[in-house]
Amino acid sequence: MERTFVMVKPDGVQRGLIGEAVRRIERKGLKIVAMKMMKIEKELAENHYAEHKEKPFFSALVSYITSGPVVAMVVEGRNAVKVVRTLVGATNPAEANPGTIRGDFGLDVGRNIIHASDSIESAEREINLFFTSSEIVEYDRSIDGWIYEDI
Ligand code: D4T
Repeated sequence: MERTFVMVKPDGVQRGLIGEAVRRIERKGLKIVAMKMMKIEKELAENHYAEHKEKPFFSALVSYITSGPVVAMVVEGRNAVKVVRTLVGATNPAEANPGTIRGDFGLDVGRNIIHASDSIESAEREINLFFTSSEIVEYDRSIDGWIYEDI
């Protein structure tokens, strides 16, 4: 099973959208295997967004992501990276399709509510940045045979 990293950003937490994000992930059939609320330190924020270091929006991005608590999660399921990116929608909420989290709740690229890893490699990197292996919980769900044909 594939794993991806998901984070409800400070605006999502302030706007009471933690439950909405979790609800959409759960009802899709995905399994949450780790979850915590935390305040991101500047160093972790810079590390997480290292690929954007040279971009003009980098410092605003770091201030935004460290401005309040976030809820970080590890989400597991078949094709989890792609499936969660689809649930989340395009980076700019103004362009995200209705029915996606960003499409339904956002307007501004600098307040896009939620993060989800964009590849299996970034998922692995981000999960390791935010979680220790002991924080990830392995468990079976008896319902999985009703979600996957071959389980
Ligand atoms: P994150 O990583 O926050 O889930 O967003 P995406 O994976 O969908 O998009 P990204 O890495 O391209 O952008 C990271 C982050 O930067 C903000 N941003 C982006 C911004 O403030 N202005 C911009 O012009 C762009 C492109 C939004 C998301």
